[in-house]
Amino acid sequence: MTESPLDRVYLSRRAFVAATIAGGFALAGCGRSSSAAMSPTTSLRAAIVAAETARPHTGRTVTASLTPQPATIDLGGTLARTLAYGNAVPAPLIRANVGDELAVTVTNRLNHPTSMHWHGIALRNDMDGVEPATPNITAGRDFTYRFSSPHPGTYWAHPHTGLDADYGLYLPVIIDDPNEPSRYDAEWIVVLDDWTDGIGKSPKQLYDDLTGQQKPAMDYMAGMSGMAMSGVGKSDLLGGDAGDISYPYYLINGRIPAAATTFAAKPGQRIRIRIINAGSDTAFRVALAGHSMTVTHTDGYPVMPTEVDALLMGMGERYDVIVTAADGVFPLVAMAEGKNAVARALLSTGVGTPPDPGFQPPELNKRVGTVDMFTATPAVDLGSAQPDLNLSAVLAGDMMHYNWTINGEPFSKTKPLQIKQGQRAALTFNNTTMMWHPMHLHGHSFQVIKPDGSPGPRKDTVIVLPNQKLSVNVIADNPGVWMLHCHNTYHQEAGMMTSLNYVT
Ligand SMILES: [Cu+2]
Repeated sequence: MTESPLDRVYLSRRAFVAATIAGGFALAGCGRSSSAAMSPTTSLRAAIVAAETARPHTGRTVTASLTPQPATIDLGGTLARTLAYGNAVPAPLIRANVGDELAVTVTNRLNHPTSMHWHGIALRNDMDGVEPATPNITAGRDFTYRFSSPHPGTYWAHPHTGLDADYGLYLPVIIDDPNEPSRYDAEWIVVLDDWTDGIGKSPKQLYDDLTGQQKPAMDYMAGMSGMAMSGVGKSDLLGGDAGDISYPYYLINGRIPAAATTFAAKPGQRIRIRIINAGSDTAFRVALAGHSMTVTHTDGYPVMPTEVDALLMGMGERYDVIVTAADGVFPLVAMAEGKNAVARALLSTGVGTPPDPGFQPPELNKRVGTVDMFTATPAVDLGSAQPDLNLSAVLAGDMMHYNWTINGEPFSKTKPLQIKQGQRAALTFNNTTMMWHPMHLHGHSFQVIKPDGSPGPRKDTVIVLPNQKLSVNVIADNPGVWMLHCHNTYHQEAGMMTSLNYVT
């Protein structure tokens, strides 16, 4: 029988740690002398198969191909040499119905291993696109991810390898419920990003600067250009430092503000806007000039409709809103929180001239939607039963040393959280740092508990403010090894990641 990476990983936690330290699958030669040690492996693999069998299946397959490769991208009159899928940023939408099989072949034309993580989808563990559950795709090789999604929603996909997520390697993924009553006339997919590669420093250079490996050069460059570490301010909404990196550009659907994309609709139409923050170090505050927005979904899950004028979105988060289009030309503005810059796109329903590219509509400073304002609909509420497991993730670290950790250890030394299938866990994030962190759990969604103890929205990524605790309820219904991490690409790479491991 061929040994999969999962076989090796489930042998023991020590093996897991060794695997993560080795950054891969260097365990083939490890002893596995105890047959007793194999039984959890076998049962967990069986549980993963059983969970897949229990998912809805339509019998239809949706195929797609993605080729990560070096590419020159037009950001709107400005060219950037970077890494992208084909030559488009974002890569084209992948869309399927609940229960369809997605068969996505990724052909790696990069010079390093990569992967594809299906952010937010409660898919089978061995297709999650993260080691150790799914091997990375080595340079020159291809791999076909095959999975189905049990839940409709707005998702996205990106690599889970090194700093790949801060290049042009991302795309929206939408799973439709064919039975969902259509309460909108048009749909607009809006993908936000913070952009440096090929314009400013590369993500690798930024990471080296942040971790101090080239500090003299950083200071020199910062002195020369006034960029780099400087230029990121505070954010009241984020409770302090807004981020670590001032990017040269902020993009919507791959375009700079001066060359914004335009979405055409008719006055009076109800437009569903699916907004995805694909950035690496930027929270955006999003507003559509001249409109209020009714929030309908958080990270793909329905919430009680709630009207706002703007929305705060951390990296990895998705919000669906409905707007009723007015007559004219209106900028959809995503202000980079604490960074004094915007991304934008345009809604056009009639004649008009858009304001200048830096325009910030007054809606940005009216009712700003934050996570504690939303409540899951009864259909997706996880209920109020007492948890039978308490899990804790203490977030620590500081900007000075850039040593971000969970429960005292970087990912290379992490002690995974453990859960048993069927358990209901209360997971508490305890942020002891001076910065906010968008915390993301793979393979599951959780229900946020509001500060007053009442149930909040279903999400898979949630902003945890500095010096705050935030609890979520999660039901263990998807066996496997699942990453739990900060969705700041640089915090994650520096160690702010652990995993939630199913045990028997
Ligand atoms: Cu973080």
